[in-house]
Amino acid sequence: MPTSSARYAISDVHGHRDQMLAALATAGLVDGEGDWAGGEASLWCLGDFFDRGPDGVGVVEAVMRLQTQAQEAGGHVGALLGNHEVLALGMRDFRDAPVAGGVAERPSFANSWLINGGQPQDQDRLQPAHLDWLRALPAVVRDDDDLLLHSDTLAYLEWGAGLEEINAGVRASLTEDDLTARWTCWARMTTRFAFNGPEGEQEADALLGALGGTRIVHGHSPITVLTGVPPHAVTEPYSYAGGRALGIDGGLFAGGPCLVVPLER
Ligand SMILES: [Mn+2]
Repeated sequence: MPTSSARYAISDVHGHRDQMLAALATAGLVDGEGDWAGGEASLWCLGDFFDRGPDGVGVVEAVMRLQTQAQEAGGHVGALLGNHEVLALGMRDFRDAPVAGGVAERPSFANSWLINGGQPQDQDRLQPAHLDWLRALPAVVRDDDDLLLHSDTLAYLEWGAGLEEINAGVRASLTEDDLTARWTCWARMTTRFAFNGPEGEQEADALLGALGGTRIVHGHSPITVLTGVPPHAVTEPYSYAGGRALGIDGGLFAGGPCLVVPLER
């Protein structure tokens, strides 16, 4: 069993429930039945539970169950919103309603859902308890000196200059019947690569300066894309931007590993 203060993160499971549970079992955080075995440890799930893989709802249900079990054991499982959760909710709520001013041809959630690996069986299986849970997910969280979020972008700051404003703005866009606000949420959270390249360190400093913490832990942009290493050769998270950013998306949907990343430094 991990030590009581141990903290871990996973991201971008994309419908691969069994691989997620196998990786968590290897790390000692769940047992062979998929039940919480991490005691008082902490696990953060950085979003993109849905799409590309077969069982997005199964991933959501597994994380919900682990949250309850971890809490009973004195541990903690936290979940963050990914852009594919926004997409799943947008498909559910707005279908093919046309979006004004979108950049794609005939922009709509249905169109984006289809080209981004949307799974009809997930839409069919979404229940009110799943929807309530998804709409309440925070987008950005601070834990110790880590700033945890799904997407490697500064677009979160367009909702406001603090964690509470951002999470409240995102939550409003997921609960209100406003296609433009929902689409804006999807568009902002789909941007990426802010901390890569020559301005990466300054961009990371700008986000950390606004929201606190000394390191950004994110998913969304697979390590294979950030580094050029092929998916099957990815074995560890990617620390970059002078140590200010840690990419943890192992590229599970493309044949990479489900990384269970210790956050201790
Ligand atoms: Mn993503």
